[in-house]
Amino acid sequence: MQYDLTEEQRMLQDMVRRLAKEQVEPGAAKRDVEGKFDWAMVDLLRENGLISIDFPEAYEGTGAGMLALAITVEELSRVDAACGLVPAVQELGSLPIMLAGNEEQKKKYLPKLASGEQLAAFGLTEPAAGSDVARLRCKAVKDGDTYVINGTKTFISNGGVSDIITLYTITDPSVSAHKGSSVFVVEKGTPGFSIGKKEDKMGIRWSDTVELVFEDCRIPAANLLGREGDGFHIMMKTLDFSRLGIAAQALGIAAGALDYAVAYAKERETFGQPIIKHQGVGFKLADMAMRTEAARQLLYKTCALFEEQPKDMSRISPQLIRLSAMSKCLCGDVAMWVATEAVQVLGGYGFIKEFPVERMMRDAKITQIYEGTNEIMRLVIANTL
Ligand code: COS
Repeated sequence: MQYDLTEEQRMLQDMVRRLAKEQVEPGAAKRDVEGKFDWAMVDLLRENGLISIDFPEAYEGTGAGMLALAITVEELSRVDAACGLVPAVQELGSLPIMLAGNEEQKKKYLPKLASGEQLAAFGLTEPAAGSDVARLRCKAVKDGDTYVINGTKTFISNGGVSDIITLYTITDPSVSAHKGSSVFVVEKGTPGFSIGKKEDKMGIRWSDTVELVFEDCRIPAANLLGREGDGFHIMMKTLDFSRLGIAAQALGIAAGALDYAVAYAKERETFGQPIIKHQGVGFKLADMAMRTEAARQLLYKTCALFEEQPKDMSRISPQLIRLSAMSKCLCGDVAMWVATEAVQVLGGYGFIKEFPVERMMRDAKITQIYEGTNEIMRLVIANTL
């Protein structure tokens, strides 16, 4: 039985770790301060084949799988969580096409997304529908061989920089969203589709987070993914997969904060010895290392199990839904706790911007909130017990 990374996955890990250290870490603090989307980072990921790790080979992806994606996102997030978000969101925005697209749609969109020539975003959350996504209001009304979309989406990662949006809408208001919603591909530049407010965030500051506005936006009926009414199922299954990417981002933040705190504790001396030798600090670091490693094992195992899942509209088992929610929730909580403890280990230096752990602490917070809050994750876990 294989219970470790393969040779290829180890090589990928080494490669991304080196790349992240040499080319991502140096500008991370500046990007955080500026809060401006950095296309140079996207180019770096494109050039190194890191933007679409889990895309099927049949559509010009590398087909390296979920675990390879998690390793990539983890290693990038270790030094810059907003950079790790780029491949995670590319997967998220593209998953509805992989799961529910017909052959023609897959051929049209996936190769360009796989190469990174185009970026994708996922249009689900609305001002009044985040955790309770079935309350959505964005509507698509059929008109001949087109649909007309009206509504607003909010907090959309990469929404302002993406070429396509996979958009969740109501198509039959007479029934609940579980049966009356549908997903469409909306292309940038379609008349009636505009980018609204850009958010100024606490963490992952240079990632693009915007509002999307649809006003009588007319798209071809051929852009419907799956059938009318499949929307809720497509979105839920997308999230079962994509939560692993966010878990990996969280894990990377925890690992990065741990690395920094350990190195600091070996250098910094008080009362005649490095602070790691004082049990008050050593035990803290031991707990940080323990929880980070435990979160990693759960996530890697879950990714390996998801690799065996076909990317189609078939039902996913409650056990896998639970493992995905557990990974996202545990990794997010561990990231927040470890990053906060890392600030404590550095003391006053942890609290100033010259050192990266305060950024890591701010970045960690979102991993307990987006892609399903950790309260919703606990609900999902409880519902499958
Ligand atoms: N994966 C696959 N199917 C799922 C699912 C999941 N994770 N969760 C629910 N479903 C299915 C159910 O099996 C049910 O199917 P049937 O109608 O065939 O029985 C259907 O979806 C409706 O389920 P439920 O009644 O539980 O729906 P609710 O409206 O009560 O939704 C939760 C419950 C909390 C699970 C859902 O609203 C949710 O995941 N919310 C968080 C959304 C989120 O992550 N938002 C942030 C987006 S940021 S990108």
